[in-house]
Amino acid sequence: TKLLLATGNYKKIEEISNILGEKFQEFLSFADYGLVSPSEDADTFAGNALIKARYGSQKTGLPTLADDSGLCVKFLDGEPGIHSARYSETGDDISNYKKLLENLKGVSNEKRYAYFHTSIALVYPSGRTVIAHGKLEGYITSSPKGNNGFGYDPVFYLPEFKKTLAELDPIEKNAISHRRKALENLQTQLKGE
Ligand code: ITT
Repeated sequence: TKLLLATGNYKKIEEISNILGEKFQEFLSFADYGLVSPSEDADTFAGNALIKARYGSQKTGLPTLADDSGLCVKFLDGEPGIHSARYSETGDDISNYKKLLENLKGVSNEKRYAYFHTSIALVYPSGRTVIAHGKLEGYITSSPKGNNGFGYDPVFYLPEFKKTLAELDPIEKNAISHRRKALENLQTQLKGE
């Protein structure tokens, strides 16, 4: 069976095909169909994933998987949340995490709890929909550390590793990531079908 992925991110496609390779054999991207993601204007991660997955499925007649992720910081009432990609004015990774560190200036370590969240939507041409979620908990550091990964990884500290996500190697990160957990949650829901 073919599965359309609502992302152009090569790393994501690789991770997804590794986990869902039993259920689906051929993985296609929006770019393969000349599709551009619609604007994500829902107010939840799952809502945004659904917008993208429904769009792909309607355009191609293929089952379509979309994910939406972000970083939720407790002290900031869950911000940047669904706005993670465009938190700062320019929206580049470094400005985004700098703004976050600025907004947490003077906040003590134990109050810097945060988690990454991913929601995945899988929409079949019939309209059947499966939603899955994953979460990775940690703390926001007071300065960036590490060069791997992307986004907020340099400021996201994992107490059990005593490292930031950007200090983990990509294989280690992918084994514990919010995206991985959401994919496994999806895989569990699809099992036995
Ligand atoms: P696509 O929509 O093309 O898939 P994206 O980068 O916009 O890519 P996400 O929805 O996965 O996709 O992520 C939104 C933002 O959340 C992203 O720009 C990062 O700032 C942050 N983010 C998500 N996952 C992250 C991770 O594993 N590490 C660090 N930051 C992450």
